[in-house]
Amino acid sequence: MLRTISRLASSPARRNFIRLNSTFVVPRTQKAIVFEKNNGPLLYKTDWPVPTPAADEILVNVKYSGVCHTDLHAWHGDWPLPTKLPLVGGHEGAGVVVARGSAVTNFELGDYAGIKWLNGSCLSCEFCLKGAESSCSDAILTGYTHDGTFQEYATAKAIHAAKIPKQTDLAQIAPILCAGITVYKALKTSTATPGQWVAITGAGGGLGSLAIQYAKAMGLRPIAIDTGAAKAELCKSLGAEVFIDFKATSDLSAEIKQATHGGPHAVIHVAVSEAAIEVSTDYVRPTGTIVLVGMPAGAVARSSVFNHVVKAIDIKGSYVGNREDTVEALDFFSRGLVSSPINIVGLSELASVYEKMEKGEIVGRYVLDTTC
Ligand code: 8ID
Ligand code: ZN
Repeated sequence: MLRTISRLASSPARRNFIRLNSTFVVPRTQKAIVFEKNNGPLLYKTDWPVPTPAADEILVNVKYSGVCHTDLHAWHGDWPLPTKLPLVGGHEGAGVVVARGSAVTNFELGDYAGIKWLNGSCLSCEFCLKGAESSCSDAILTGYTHDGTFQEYATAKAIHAAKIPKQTDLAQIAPILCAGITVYKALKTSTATPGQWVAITGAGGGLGSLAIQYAKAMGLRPIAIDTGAAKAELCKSLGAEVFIDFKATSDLSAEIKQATHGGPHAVIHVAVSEAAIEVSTDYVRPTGTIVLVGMPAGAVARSSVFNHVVKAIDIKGSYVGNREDTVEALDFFSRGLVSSPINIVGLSELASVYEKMEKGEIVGRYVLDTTC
């Protein structure tokens, strides 16, 4: 590899590469999907500049990136939080560390690393101190306020980047970096205990398909709610005890109550649906917990105060996970307790992935190969 570098250094092609360290040759430009305005064209660039890591950052050669519904929200700009523009989206990136800033001590070159939604936080505010890093007012968000993983090379704060064991299948682990961590944290937030029922809305999508598996691995009894035969088959194959098609049933609430003998103890909402939230206040078991994860644009969570009080239910939000949740969620993956139901396509296919996502046609998760 060193010989490769010295040959490059004397070749005419040398101005196209930078030698950031003695082991890896990093090009100056790369492939990336960029949009310049919300809902604008998704431009496939082959000459996008490779970012230079700051002192506390690593530069990761992203091999695979999952496509999360949050990336679609970022492109639409439909949340009340502006994105940076132009923007490279993506926040489920798995790859190899090819350079690091001078202050980085926790990653070696050649290590596998994961880039998550929470790219950085101050680590000293009241929220960071209690492990609620995603609530930090200085939080840096990958693929939203910081260029993300729909490119071949991306930067991440080393302290927040995920450690991935060598030999890991990088395409498989990519969705764990957002979807996996998020649903694992949401299940912990629900306080449901082994043997209890947990309903998962949006169970056949990216987050939902992992939520079923984490729930099962945590000793819970998952009931999956989504629509269509393909999603039903996937949910059952991943361990859902019951699947209910919300479009085919005439009384969703009654069906869920019947299947769970009185309602699930917890509900994890990853569906991008306001209506799904309101009906769950009816079917959730008395004293149960509803956890809001999916964020449909402009949605409001409605709950009758009488019902809320008399059933003594709890409605909570859950936002990704902290560094400890990351280590734990990845450990479930490494032990083979969860796997990602993925379809791999090239980076250039992002627009068609968004089209399918918009129509609710994605079964599991799409992962982009950044090389094509
Ligand atoms: O930290 C967080 N809170 C966090 C982290 C990551 C993602 C939140 N999210 C949010 C995303 O921004 C998005 O709003 O979670 C939501 C789901 O993300 P996803 O799993 O990546 O989306 P998907 O793969 O498109 O799956 C959505 C599923 O919901 C189903 C669809 O059929 C699809 O399978 N669904 C819908 I839309 N309406 C439904 C309904 N009423 C429904 N399933 C059941 N009932
Ligand atoms: Zn995400």
